[in-house]
Amino acid sequence: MEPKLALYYSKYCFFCQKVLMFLRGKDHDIELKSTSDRDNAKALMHGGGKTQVPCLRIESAQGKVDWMYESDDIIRYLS
Ligand SMILES: N[C@@H](CCC(=O)N[C@@H](CS)C(=O)NCC(=O)O)C(=O)O
Repeated sequence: MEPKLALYYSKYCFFCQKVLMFLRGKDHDIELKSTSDRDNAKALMHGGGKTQVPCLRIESAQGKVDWMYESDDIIRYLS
């Protein structure tokens, strides 16, 4: 089963735009979570340990959660 994906981003962040541009037109099932929403920012901090964006939350079918922070790593993972 495919992992469940969520991308934490800020619309003001160049690195986030890079990832969002990469995703444009692709058929990925990724929930987008803007950190302008305080609940999303808190979830990112509590789950991943820092507020840096972009961050891809990867939840395996077994419920294991990984937080991937680097834009280049995220793009590589999604390629
Ligand atoms: N090397 C990182 C840089 C990411 C980065 O610098 N993000 C900035 C926004 S553009 C950020 O989240 N700064 C706030 C923080 O680190 O809490 C990447 O390529 O994703």
